[in-house]
Amino acid sequence: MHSALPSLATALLAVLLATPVVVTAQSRIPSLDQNDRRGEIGRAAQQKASERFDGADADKDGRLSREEVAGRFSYMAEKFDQMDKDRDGFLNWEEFIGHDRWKKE
Ligand SMILES: [Ca+2]
Ligand SMILES: [Ca+2]
Repeated sequence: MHSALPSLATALLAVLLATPVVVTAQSRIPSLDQNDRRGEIGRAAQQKASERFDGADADKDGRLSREEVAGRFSYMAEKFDQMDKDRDGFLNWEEFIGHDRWKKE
């Protein structure tokens, strides 16, 4: 019986990873140094986002140009201006994930 239900963490992780990276409710973002399940989920999501960011950063300058975003995340290209908070024409890590609670590794 113990294996009949998927674990809550697995279910939550699936939801988190399926959600676009733009998260508006800051309070729902788990802190990465939490030792509980939320922390685990947060760390997994941070790592996933980090891989996506690095994968899209074709010239490895640590920020995503409009072209880099368009080439990798077409759904994000139309939101580029909204996401580019400081309007410098690039998405840095914080702009990419939509908050500043997770440091880039
Ligand atoms: Ca770049
Ligand atoms: Ca920017």
